[in-house]
Amino acid sequence: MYRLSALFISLLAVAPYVSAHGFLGQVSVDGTPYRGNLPGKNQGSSPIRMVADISPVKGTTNPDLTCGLSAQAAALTVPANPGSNITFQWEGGQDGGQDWPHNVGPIMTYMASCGSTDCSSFNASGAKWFKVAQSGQKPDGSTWYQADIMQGDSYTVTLDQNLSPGGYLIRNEIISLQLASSMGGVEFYPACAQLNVGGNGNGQPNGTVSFPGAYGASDPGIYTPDVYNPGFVYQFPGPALSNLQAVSWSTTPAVAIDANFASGVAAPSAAPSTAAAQPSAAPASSAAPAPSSAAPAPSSAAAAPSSAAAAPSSSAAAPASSAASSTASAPGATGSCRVRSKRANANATNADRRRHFSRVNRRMTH
Ligand SMILES: *[C@@H]1O[C@H](CO)[C@@H](O)[C@H](O)[C@H]1NC(C)=O
Ligand SMILES: *[C@@H]1O[C@H](CO)[C@@H](O)[C@H](O)[C@H]1NC(C)=O
Ligand SMILES: *[C@@H]1O[C@H](CO)[C@@H](O)[C@H](O)[C@H]1NC(C)=O
Ligand SMILES: *[C@@H]1O[C@H](CO)[C@@H](O)[C@H](O)[C@H]1NC(C)=O
Ligand SMILES: [Cu+2]
Repeated sequence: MYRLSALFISLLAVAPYVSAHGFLGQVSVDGTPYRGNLPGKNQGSSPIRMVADISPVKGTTNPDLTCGLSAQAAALTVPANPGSNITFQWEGGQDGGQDWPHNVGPIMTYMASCGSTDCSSFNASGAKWFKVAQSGQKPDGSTWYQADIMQGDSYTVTLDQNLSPGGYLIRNEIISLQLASSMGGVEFYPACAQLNVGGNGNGQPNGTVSFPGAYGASDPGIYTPDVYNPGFVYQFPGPALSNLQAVSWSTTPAVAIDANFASGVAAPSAAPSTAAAQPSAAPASSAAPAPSSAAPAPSSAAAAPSSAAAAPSSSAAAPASSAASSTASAPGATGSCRVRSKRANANATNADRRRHFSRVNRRMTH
């Protein structure tokens, strides 16, 4: 009896975390970490465009497909170079500190030049995106690289060596397909960071697209009724890889979220979670937050063939990730979300980690 109620209480305690989607918690450039703001809580300067909420973007014509839910321009644009390693650390839960909750679907990365505008005031609605990397199913054909992210891993792309110098948005997008067997069920989690690329490259990207516009609701990589069927072969949505595609990509060991925001630029005073413009630090930047009213953009680019596994050694075994492999869901486990604390206690053992009840989750989360 006591045990039962203890279990019940712990279930209650977990419940708020169970309905956890997630967000891009940190981006690192050649090992220098830049943490992001929690969704809707502007606490410091970051190159990551803050989103309003941990929920997914829904719908292929949604203007928030550019950089995430009501994404606001970020105060910082941080240095990078051709050949730089850009590492994305995703988190789960409203306050982060948990692992990314989904394991089925692709991870794709795009870039777009900010042109003559500083990226901190660049309106992403007009961006011309080129695809630099895409990661789908692993060679076993049944698990996805996204499952590594659910284990806590980060994701790294190495920029093309011939990128032209200038400001770029880099858009790392996780698509979660656990509900995509229904039209419109797909969950988009795009996130953008602002980079200033140096060097003296002169490459010009081919095959640029707009968001929204690059995906259609019935594209084979967006509407996936067969995603849990054995032998399913994923077809990436959006354009083919650009000539300026990443040198390589891989899932990489977990990176702890930095305790501090990057210094050097004054933190904007905390803004309420309204979609108010934030960058107080950027002069002349009338900053471009928010839900553009933009009409659905011209639909370019049909679904691309899976030029899939051109990738190098993926999935370097992450220390943090091996621990929980027993809870990694097989592809048949619809929409499981595993939840554990990371930011709070880097030394958490399996036993310390909150257990996740996928059945509860299935009812509550998506
Ligand atoms: C990027 O990462 C690879 C693999 O760890 C490493 O060999 C390379 O030197 C890194 N590049 C830079 C610019 O740090
Ligand atoms: C860009 O050009 C390369 C050949 O250089 C081609 O393989 C690729 O499909 C093109 N990408 C797009 C998006 O058109
Ligand atoms: C960004 O551009 C879109 C489309 O032109 C426009 O609707 C929106 O108002 C712009 N946003 C800002 C903050 O200027
Ligand atoms: C984790 O363990 C290491 C070594 O035992 C210790 O130095 C560190 O302070 C611990 N970190 C936390 C967050 O408990
Ligand atoms: Cu979700």
